Amino acid sequence: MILDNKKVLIMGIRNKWSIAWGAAQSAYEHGAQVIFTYNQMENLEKINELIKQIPGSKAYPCDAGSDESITECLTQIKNEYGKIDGILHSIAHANTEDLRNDFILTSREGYAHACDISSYSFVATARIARQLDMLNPGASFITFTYYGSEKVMEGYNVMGVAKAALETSVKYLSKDLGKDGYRVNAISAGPIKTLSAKGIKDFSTILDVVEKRAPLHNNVTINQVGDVSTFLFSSLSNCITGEVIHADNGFNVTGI
Ligand code: 0WD
Repeated sequence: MILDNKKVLIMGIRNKWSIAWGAAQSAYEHGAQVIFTYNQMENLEKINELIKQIPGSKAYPCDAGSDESITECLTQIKNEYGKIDGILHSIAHANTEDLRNDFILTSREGYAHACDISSYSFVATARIARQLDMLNPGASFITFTYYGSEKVMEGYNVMGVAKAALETSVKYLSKDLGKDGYRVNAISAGPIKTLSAKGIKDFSTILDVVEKRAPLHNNVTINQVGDVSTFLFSSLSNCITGEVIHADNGFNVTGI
């Protein structure tokens, strides 16, 4: 199997609807050992129940907004598992009011918060993982982005700005980490009904439009997006880095 003997860290599991869960299932089905991080302590019981479906997996707390928390979490993982082969960042957050109001009303704090959690945390994770020397040769970093970074999407607002920063961070990180032979890519996933997506105004309209207009006339699933992350974790994608791959049934190529 393409991920045999690989250990991958999936950061940002919330529940069975999370894209992170689709990625974890796919990685496991293709032979990987899977390790998770989660954000909120009060969800731990449910997350532990869920990840029982992936034998040998374990979840560690990690607040992406704190370098100390990322360092503590990655150190613990390195001590327990040794070197790993990939890290998937499936983390984003913006204040609810910044997704409800017009973009122009975004506060300084709200703008910084969205960029901190949704973009900077990926840079911090990559840096800390490298500092800790916890990566095997050829390791692969992956993050999730969305089309709202490229075009104005109703209700996506500051998250679009944060995702644009994330995508550009992928390019700069690919240069820095390429020196060590590590790869860095983003997957621009089509819209999926998850807990985070509930924060976006009229999300079901977005799903309807994608179904009507995407070349493949369907919405993507967490399992399809997860298969793309498996490809990026695997050596089949050895020559791909600094890339944003659209996993959106082709929606991004449509014009009128
Ligand atoms: O349509 C969608 N759902 C799309 C999502 C389309 C394209 C991309 N994405 C992206 C999201 O922007 C995000 O980067 O995929 C990633 C995963 O999103 P998801 O699967 O839609 O969301 P969800 O299952 O709600 O998980 C997001 C998680 C958080 O859950 P909670 O509610 O526990 O905060 O992001 C994590 C957390 O697990 N997260 C954090 N993790 C660590 N520290 C933090 C934080 N401070 N804040 C949020």
